[in-house]
Amino acid sequence: MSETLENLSSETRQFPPPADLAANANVKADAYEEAAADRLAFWAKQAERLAWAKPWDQILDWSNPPFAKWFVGGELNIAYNCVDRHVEAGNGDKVAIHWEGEPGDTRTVTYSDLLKLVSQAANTLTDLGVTAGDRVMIYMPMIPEAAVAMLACARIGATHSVVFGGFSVDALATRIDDADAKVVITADGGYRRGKPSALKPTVDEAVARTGRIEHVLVVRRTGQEVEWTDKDKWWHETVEQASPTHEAQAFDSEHPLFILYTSGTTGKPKGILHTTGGYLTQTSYTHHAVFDLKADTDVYWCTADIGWVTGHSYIVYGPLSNGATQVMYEGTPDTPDRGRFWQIVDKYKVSILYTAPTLIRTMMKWGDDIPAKYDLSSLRVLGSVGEPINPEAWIWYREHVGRERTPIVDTWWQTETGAIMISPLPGVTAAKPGSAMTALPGIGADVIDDQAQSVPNGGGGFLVLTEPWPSMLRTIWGDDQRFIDTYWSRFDGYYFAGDGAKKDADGALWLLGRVDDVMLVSGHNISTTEVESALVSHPSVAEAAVVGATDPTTGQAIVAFTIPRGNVDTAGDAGEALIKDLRNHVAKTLGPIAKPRQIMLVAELPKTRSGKIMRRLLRDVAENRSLGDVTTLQDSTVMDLISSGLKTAKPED
Ligand code: 6R9
Repeated sequence: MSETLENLSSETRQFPPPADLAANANVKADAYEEAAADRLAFWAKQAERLAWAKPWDQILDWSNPPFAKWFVGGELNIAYNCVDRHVEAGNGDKVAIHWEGEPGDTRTVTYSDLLKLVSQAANTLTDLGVTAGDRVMIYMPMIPEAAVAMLACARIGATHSVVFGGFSVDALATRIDDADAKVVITADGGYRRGKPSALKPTVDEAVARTGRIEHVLVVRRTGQEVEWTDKDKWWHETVEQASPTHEAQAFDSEHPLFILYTSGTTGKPKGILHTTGGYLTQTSYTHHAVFDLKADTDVYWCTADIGWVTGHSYIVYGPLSNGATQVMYEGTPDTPDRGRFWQIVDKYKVSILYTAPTLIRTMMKWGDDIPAKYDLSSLRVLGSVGEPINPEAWIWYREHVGRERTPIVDTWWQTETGAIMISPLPGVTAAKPGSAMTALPGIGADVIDDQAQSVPNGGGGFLVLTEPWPSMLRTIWGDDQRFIDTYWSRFDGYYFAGDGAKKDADGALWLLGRVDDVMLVSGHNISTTEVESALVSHPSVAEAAVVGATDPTTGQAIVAFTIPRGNVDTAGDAGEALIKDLRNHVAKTLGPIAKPRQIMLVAELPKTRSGKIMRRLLRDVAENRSLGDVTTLQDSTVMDLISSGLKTAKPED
């Protein structure tokens, strides 16, 4: 991308917080002033939310950038902060996790139960020879033991690396090797789409391939048959028989907590390293501030998988450090039917829901009548993460899920940032649909041009973080140089996130997608997000992905892949008419420069396993190339469907 990004869309709708929420909010507008006056003192105050075994000597050591140290000299135990201290405060009987299995079986895990399980698992890992600093892989379904395994590692100072339970042998083996792990914690399988889905065979193959693993700890979840090797131990025969008491020892604030691999767009996965004190400070504070969690009354539910950073920061560490009661769900949103999410909200009276745009758009596609069947009146704050949320999807979420009452927090952050960086505060911000609004108190963010100059309001460019933050990644595991090159070399002194963004007329921030995806059409840099949002603002569209395809006259031309809403007729002439209408709709909304050359109506889009659209593959299709690397694709049949459809569709004038 050269120069800056076009700013094509404008949004005038704005939703101030409900009065009672604003009056009782955990964090009010003064937090911005307080943080601006003394950023480090502000973060030191937030660190005091935690129990430290030894106080820190220095808030931030930034003498060797980009290698940060936060709360230098301080010591704490993460598991103690997430579990023991709530039991010690008299909340042992409080529910930590309402677990809902996909087949409908349930478990209730109190903070006392959690303490017992985490202590037992810590004792078992110690018996297996795991000591502080060792790496442990976790490859599990969404069951309480996944959180227990993470907390048990943290408790003994072992560094966990969770690998999403849908990843292949190759992905798991590569990560085991890169992390040099010695133990894997897994399960026989988990339930997905109504049937048991095996995990153990993948682990067996990966373990055989790497030769590094000494022990495999296996939770029995589905009861399906498993092969057994002499490295394997059943969880119920070890952990559940172990002593339920374990003294948590404090670790240095910069002790490695976890490595989480991100595949990125190219090359070998990057092992993003997070450490202890700063990470827990920011996940705990942001969970308190952004979701306005009232630990005594709220029921919180984050629908992410534990294999993603959202599961780490906003299922395990943030909520549990705050003593929250939360729902954890094992399965898919359409099992046994498409109302499953709303049935869970209704059943547990969920008050804070945190989910992803891909799910919201899927729900839009399935139809308004589905959420309408359930009592969703318990909801009071809704959150979104993972991709830009299109303004119409935001409005749909507010109307059909929030029933026009709830604030929506669109939270921008990354595996690398560890915790939320840019988001409205639900009791303060008058949010605009589709905007992540402003950096949180204590966070420095800006949008700059290619000369590293801050763009004025109304301008677009590169999103950067201008100050070190407590939960920042510390390095790429084993590769400091790659850490410097990837994040800190493009703009001197700034962390470059890889995303494009713009500031609107009021200075609010709008995320515009990855800069790698930006389209250059007749000399204009056009973001995929703006064109996609224009398409989704048409009443017949649920979801859209656009890419720039090589074009003889304009350099690149816009090609759009569009999923119609459930009730829309697209057969024959109706489909042709809709395509024409959509092209004109985009031209009218954003200007003629953004009019797609070609629009295809499709049933599905290629997505990563965490639900992000893979535009790279669509670009291959649009340019008639054979497909690049498809290993991170969630459903490989989707690409066949799209490619065969393209052959029959003709480019428009
Ligand atoms: C937490 C998470 C990070 C990338 C990020 C950006 C996109 C995440 C977003 C968003 C627009 C939001 N992203 N949240 N884009 N608005 N609210 O998703 O981490 O999997 O590492 O992805 O996701 O492109 O750079 P991760």
